[in-house]
Amino acid sequence: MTTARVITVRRDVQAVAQGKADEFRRAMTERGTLVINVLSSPGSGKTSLLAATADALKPDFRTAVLVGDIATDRDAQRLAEHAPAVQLTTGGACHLEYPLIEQGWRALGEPEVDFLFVENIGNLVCPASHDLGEHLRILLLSTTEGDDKPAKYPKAFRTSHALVISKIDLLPHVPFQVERAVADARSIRADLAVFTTSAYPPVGLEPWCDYLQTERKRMLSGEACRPNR
Ligand SMILES: Nc1nc2c(ncn2[C@@H]2O[C@H](COP(=O)(O)OP(=O)(O)OP(=O)(O)O)[C@@H](O)[C@H]2O)c(=O)[nH]1
Ligand SMILES: [Mg+2]
Repeated sequence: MTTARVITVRRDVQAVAQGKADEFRRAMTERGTLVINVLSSPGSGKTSLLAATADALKPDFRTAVLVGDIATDRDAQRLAEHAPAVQLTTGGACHLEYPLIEQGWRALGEPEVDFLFVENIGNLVCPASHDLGEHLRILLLSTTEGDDKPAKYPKAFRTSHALVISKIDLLPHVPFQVERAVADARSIRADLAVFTTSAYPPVGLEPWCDYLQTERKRMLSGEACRPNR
């Protein structure tokens, strides 16, 4: 005969994790640091865009990067000449979770920076479900991935504030229609901000960096952060 046992869980584990991410966001707001979580498929150009962005912001702003990968510190090495960078390796997990952000922030030395970028693991599925304590969530979609992707990965698009269409230098060579991708993405999230960029050569960085500065000013003026879950 089987017997049933009732186990009472006294702490909601997810609520504790969410509370810590919220606390980090509040602490970073008080320091004047805008935290930006960057999502995309593998190889969409996250590291390339972050290197170019750090260079473009450098004259006026301080930046740092936490960069996630399953293995290797290659991206942190690439970024090191552009901004202080710490590699977060998950050892197999397909997304970053908040405790790694806390560790990485300590490893960076908790610097006084205006922008803290977090490059998530290349994956359009799992990272969409994890709040890292960011103020902004940015999604990269490169022109080599196809303009039909937004509706196929709706959560990533629904929970992001802005879409960066990357590698636009390749538009003459690929069957990617920017208008089609934007319409698809905005059918999921109507107020999605959209930017088109290339890292090689650098194109479209000014409107993108202006957007980051505007979002930081909103945060500094006390406007409530709008995480989308
Ligand atoms: N033509 C072109 N190639 C690019 C551009 N941006 C990145 N690449 C190339 O695309 C490849 C992937 O770029 P990464 O910046 O490593 O992409 P990532 O999203 O950081 O990749 P993971 O971290 O592995 O997910 C590299 O070979 C880059 O040189 C771009 O704007 N145009
Ligand atoms: Mg990368």
